[in-house]
Amino acid sequence: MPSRFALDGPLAGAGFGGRVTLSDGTGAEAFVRAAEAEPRALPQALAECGGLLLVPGMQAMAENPALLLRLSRIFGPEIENYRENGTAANMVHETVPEILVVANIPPVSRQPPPLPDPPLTEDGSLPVQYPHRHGWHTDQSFRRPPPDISLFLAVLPVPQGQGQTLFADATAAYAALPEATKRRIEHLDGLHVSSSAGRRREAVRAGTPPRALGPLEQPQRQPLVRVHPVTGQRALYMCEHGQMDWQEGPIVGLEPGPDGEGARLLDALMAHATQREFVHAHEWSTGDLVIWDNRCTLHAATWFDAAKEQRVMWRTTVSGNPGAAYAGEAKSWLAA
Ligand SMILES: O=C(O)CCC(=O)C(=O)O
Ligand SMILES: [Fe+2]
Repeated sequence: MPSRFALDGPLAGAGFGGRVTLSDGTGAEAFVRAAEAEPRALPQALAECGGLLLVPGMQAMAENPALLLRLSRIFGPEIENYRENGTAANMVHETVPEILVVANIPPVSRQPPPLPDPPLTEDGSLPVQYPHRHGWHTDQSFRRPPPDISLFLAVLPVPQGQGQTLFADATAAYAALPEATKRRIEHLDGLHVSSSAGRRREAVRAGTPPRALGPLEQPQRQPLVRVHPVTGQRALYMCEHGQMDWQEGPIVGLEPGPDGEGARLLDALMAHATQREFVHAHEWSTGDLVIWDNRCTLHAATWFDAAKEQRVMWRTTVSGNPGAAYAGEAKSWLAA
């Protein structure tokens, strides 16, 4: 049966990602119905495109969040409930606890990251590469098992030219590593922790005494090289300043701390993975839904003028297929 979805790729600037549209309909309701009628089509498109899909024209989801949840369910069996995972209550959608609200207006009031320094690269383009660009991460890597896929809806984006979201192809980045590096990192684990744990790189460097962490917020080991359960491909899996444990990590078994051997390896891998050739910078339009696979992509938020602009984005996260490395594990963030 021919698919009713059309897929174009790659997305601008990078060698991965695809744009999906419905050939015989418009709007979120028609799109979600078609996705439910052909439930393998979109997950397959996501896998084929390296873990990044853009679905434009989904603005009706903002009026009818159930549509976002229905589409999320196509990508996996479990949709995270943000009321049950320790997320600050002001970031959770008032009536739909599966939606995390990323916004600079109350009650969320989350500020964007600072402008990179300098604000543009030498050739006048948007900085994407670490360490010129900071904030690269994969969602909730501080939990085991971590979530598979995130869906991010532009309810109220800021004007183009600011507030982009950057995506890096961690599969292509892994494949481009020298063989000796691949061998060196094959069995290493990163040590991940929530940015609220007080183990950020700057905090540790400043000598701030670490706070005691409760049993449900302990740092979690994650393979530095993840084998994707659907495609079988290897991808780099890591975060930088905010989501690694810079006290005892960032890499298990290597000299710890913000300037140790583990830090040097992570810096080198992060700079490698975020080279411009691996990165797509998404300029948001209202109703864009971007779906990314946290198992094989990295992403970063960028600066926008929060004094002038309001930005409201909704995110859901889907889990249930983290791969063999997590087989049978209980959730690290829930009491047994
Ligand atoms: O605000 C953005 O552009 C990205 C936010 C983000 O990283 C997320 O919601 O997972
Ligand atoms: Fe994120």
